[in-house]
Amino acid sequence: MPMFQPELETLPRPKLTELQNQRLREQVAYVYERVPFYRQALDEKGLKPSDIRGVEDLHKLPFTKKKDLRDTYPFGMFAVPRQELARIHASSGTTGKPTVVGYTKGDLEIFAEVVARSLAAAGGRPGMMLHNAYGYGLFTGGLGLHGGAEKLGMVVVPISGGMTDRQIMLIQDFKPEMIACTPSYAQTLAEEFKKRGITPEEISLQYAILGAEPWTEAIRQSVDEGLGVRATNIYGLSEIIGPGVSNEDVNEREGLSYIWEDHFYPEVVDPETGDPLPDGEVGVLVFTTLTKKAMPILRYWTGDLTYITREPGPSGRTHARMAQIRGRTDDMLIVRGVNVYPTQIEAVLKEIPEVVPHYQIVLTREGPMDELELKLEVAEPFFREIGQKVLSDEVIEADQRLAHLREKVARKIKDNVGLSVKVSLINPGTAPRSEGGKLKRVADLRKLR
Ligand code: DLL
Repeated sequence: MPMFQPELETLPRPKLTELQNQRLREQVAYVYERVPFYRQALDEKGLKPSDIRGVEDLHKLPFTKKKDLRDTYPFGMFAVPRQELARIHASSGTTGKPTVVGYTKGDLEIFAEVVARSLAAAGGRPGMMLHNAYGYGLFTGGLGLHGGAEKLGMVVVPISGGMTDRQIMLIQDFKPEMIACTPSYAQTLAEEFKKRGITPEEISLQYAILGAEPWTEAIRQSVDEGLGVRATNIYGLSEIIGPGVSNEDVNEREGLSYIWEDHFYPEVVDPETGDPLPDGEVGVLVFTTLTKKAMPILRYWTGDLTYITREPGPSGRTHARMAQIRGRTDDMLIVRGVNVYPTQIEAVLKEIPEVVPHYQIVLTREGPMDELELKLEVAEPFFREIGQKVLSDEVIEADQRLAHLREKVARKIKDNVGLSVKVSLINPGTAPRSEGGKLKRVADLRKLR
């Protein structure tokens, strides 16, 4: 697959490290001069910018956390006066004020560049049409993919998220080769095509670049089959730049995404102690920007859990690769003392053809006991085989095949995750669907009591 910037994407490791060291020194000196938060953070540790000679000294610096961004809301982390900004984005927090991020013209150039690299890795080519169904607006997804696609020379359809009927119509009429959206929305679109009797072969799409929420091979399979595409993972976060921090190569699709390391330096650290972990070990992903001007950020604690490898990948790129995100530290569910991530449960579903990865996880507490209920849709073909019953617990008890399937799912989860769950099989089309953006698949009702 042609790369967008082959000379940078295949830079030999020693050269890459040299470039990172030089850029890091500049970035640290820059924020020390311009951002009171960082001047204070270094002073408190008795550090001068010159003490950070390269990436091997990074561990001396404190982390930057979401709370620091909230405490300095809205513009306290910015390194340039507001007149020098070109754009603002924000991510909606779970509580109260959003996290605000800013870009200079130069930052937007870099943003477009890393997204163009990502699109090229995902199969995009100049002249191809991109149906961009990420939300436009304060969310970085829509405008982020847009800028990168234009940079690569693609034709962008800036449809944004939602209005599914319209999306289906335009995909049929314009015949784009590529789609960008969340994996859960790709599932929604695949279902809508199916409802209209349009087969994957009849859909023009060949590639899908999916991200902004955790997903697993189970969903990849359903999107690949449902839309007739080869889907790859795009990862990113507003605080670092937006989408395009890393991307999988469409010819690899092993769940490992190339991190554009000449701009974003990755570390993986122990969630409890913050100590750096060796490659291959799962921990919290931490990023340091190396080239940003409006809002550079040192050692940002993403909360996302994964591991990285610096083994060069089959594509010939030399940049480190990160595995699919298992979840965020704050997505972790503790159920009767067992730690589980929704993705662990989702991953099991790939092995069971009678069900589809459309589900909801509901947590309740009866007295001291937590209960995790997995409401899981059965697959259409299986649903027809069992005579299209309205699924309820009574029906399942009465029907051996359903009772057997319920047990099979529960056993696989127990074997893989170590947790006993209550499985409720539900009718096709009845689990929550994405209407355009990120989908929340967990309802934790324990907190209501
Ligand atoms: O979601 C940026 C983005 C837009 C990425 C479009 C990819 C595509 P935020 O709204 O700031 O930015 O949310 C960032 O979303 O810390 C992860 O927890 C999660 N996330 C993003 N991409 C992935 C992914 C955008 N590929 C937060 N897999 C991050 C799993 C992801 N989680």
